[in-house]
Amino acid sequence: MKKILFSAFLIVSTIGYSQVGINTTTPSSAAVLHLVSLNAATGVYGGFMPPVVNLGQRALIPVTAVDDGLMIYLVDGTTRCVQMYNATSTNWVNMYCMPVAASAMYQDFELVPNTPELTYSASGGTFSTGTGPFPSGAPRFSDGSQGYQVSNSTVNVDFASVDTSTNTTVNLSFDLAAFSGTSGNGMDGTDVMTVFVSTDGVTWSSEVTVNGAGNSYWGFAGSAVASGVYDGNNVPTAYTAPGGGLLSGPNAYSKVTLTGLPISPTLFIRIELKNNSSNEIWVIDNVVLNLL
Ligand SMILES: [Ca+2]
Ligand SMILES: [Ca+2]
Ligand SMILES: [Ca+2]
Ligand SMILES: [Ca+2]
Repeated sequence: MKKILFSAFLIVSTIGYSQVGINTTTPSSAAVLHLVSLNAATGVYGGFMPPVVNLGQRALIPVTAVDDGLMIYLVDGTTRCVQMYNATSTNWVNMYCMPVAASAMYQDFELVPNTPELTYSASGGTFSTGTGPFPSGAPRFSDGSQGYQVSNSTVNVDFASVDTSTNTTVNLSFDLAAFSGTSGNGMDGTDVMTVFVSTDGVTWSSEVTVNGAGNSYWGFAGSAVASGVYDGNNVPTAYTAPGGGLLSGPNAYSKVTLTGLPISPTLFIRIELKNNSSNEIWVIDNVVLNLL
């Protein structure tokens, strides 16, 4: 009763022109409905709450051609969207949807993998364990006790397709190291790690590359990040390790990231590891696909 009286008190009418002000007795002359956040009587601030409906309730709104622009807030399952009615196409369109709860998929190459697992198949390569030889003492994994290594060959690590159609943001990250069998070997310009992306498993786009230079080698402790933003144009964001020998700190690309991956029912990711000497050993570990 109090609210009804209060609202009625604040309806301001002039001849031939009627406006409604909430928490104001002087609504803008440009507004037919003017909401002010602060209730001066209580000192409490408030917001504007659009009508909240689920899908079933939305279907019961008797929209017609004159309701173009009608607004609701749809809450159904994990969907939370401000929507507006489009009378031309006779459907509700999203103005903004809240991100769905973050989730992630993992591939850590452990005997008991972290879950949910981003499963993979590889055309070669093996699990990596232990340390070195070069960098001396450096673990050949970045988490757990195993990574995945490729030496003297070109190997595709192909991850199973992921349905990202309900996500708004999809990002990939993993750890990278380049081991050497001798102090004088390591990755050269033709030894390259490439992240490929596809939405059909047929046409692939090269997105990020890291290659060595002059027999460079490094472990997982480097601080340099080879980062790319997906654009699908098959021209990678390319990183070349500084000149040869042992690399560390900001000279060592021990992390690879690719952000803005496609929203698709079938997202395919491939990490290609290429080198051409038994003393050159690419190692990857801790692959994480973030689904936001
Ligand atoms: Ca691992
Ligand atoms: Ca080499
Ligand atoms: Ca590109
Ligand atoms: Ca080589």
